Amino acid sequence: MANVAVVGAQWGDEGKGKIVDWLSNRADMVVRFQGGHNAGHTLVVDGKVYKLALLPSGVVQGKPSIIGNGVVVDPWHLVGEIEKIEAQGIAISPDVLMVSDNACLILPIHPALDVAREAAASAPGSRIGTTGRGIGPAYEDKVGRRAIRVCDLASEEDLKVKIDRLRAHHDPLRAGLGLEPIDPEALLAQLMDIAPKILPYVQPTWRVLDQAIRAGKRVLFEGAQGAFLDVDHGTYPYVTSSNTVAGQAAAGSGIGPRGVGYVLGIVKAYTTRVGEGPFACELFDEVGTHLSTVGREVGVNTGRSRRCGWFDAVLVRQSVAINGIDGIALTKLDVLDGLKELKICVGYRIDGETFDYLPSSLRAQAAAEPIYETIEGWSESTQGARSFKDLPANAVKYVRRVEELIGAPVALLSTSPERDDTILMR
Ligand code: 2SA
Ligand code: MG
Repeated sequence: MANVAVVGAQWGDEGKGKIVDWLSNRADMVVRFQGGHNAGHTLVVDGKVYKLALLPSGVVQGKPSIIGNGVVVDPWHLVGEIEKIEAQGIAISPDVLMVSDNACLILPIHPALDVAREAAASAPGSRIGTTGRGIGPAYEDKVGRRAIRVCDLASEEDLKVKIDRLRAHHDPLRAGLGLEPIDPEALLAQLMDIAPKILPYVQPTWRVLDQAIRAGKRVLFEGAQGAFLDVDHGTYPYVTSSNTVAGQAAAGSGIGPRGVGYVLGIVKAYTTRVGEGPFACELFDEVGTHLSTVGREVGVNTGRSRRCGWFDAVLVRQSVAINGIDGIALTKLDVLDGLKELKICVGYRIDGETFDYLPSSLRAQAAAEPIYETIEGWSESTQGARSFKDLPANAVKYVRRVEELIGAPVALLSTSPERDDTILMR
């Protein structure tokens, strides 16, 4: 197996955690390259449930795991998550976990700003429905060249200078939202307090990766969120603030593009999204309720209900292109068990015109009406199937039609949250 990048091909929550866990068995190293603790990956190993947000999934199996430079790191959250996972009996040492020295930090001012902005968003369409974790404001500071980075935790002097720079930018913003100005002494004290708990894990991780790849180690790049939450390619502005596509696996971890290897897109057999924004195939009927309840469509970390709808092949075909997807892992097929007929979106009608892709303009995205193709459902259970032969004929037809429409093969089929209920297709 070459290196593999695992990315969400829809709006996140495709079931990446399980697939990453399945693959990390076969990898030597696992790397997160974007996002932060807005991700939520549930791993079920031997019936035991682990919920990760920031930690790469490799830690559960003791695989060397890297939080890459493209990630925004909330150090208090990180320490809390390490403690939580250790309490479940998993040891996390600096041999297992490495944090990039040039990753940017999420500070307490970031979630405060995130939440205050969402609360103040009163104009129609101005709320994004963020996770409230401070992801957007932290990336703003990164791109604005004023972020505090992981390496700065080693120097009180550097922290002081950087906090002053942050005040100049943030205090006016905070005042506008009714928040108190930053208390520089308190922030410095908080950072000095957390620093010794983070620094043991800190490394120039690009170098660790370079050496590992040169030594022929197999690296698994673990994406978070999904292609249509990508800040460039997604349903902007209803997106997250990082690039979530496979190309970011290289930039967000400090390797060249050829090092990424095989791109595996994780695709749910229907569509869900959390938060605001256009969603052409969203269902408000009993099928929507079926998908939401049978699929247990509730956010891992924030507990938010997900919006549900039919499979959108147009969206996934676009995802295959922008990610360079070599094959997909199709998840949650069993949630469709028992539905009489299934619909797949094969195009959009927008203002009387037909589209075979999702145009960039929000106006067009919001106006898009799905053009559906209907496929016969199946009444048998596919849950826990461990061989393609075990699937009902109509389920096989559905899978084959999905492949045809999206222009990528199904490489893995996941039939339950359990690690072993995974069918390797080729
Ligand atoms: P943010 O907080 O700035 O990244 O939010 C911006 C948009 O990105 C969406 N977003 C997500 N959508 C689905 N799942 C996410 N992660 C967790 C999970 C969420 C959870 O995987 O389960 O536990 O609820 C995630 N992270 C960001 C968000 O809904 C906004 O639309
Ligand atoms: Mg998730």
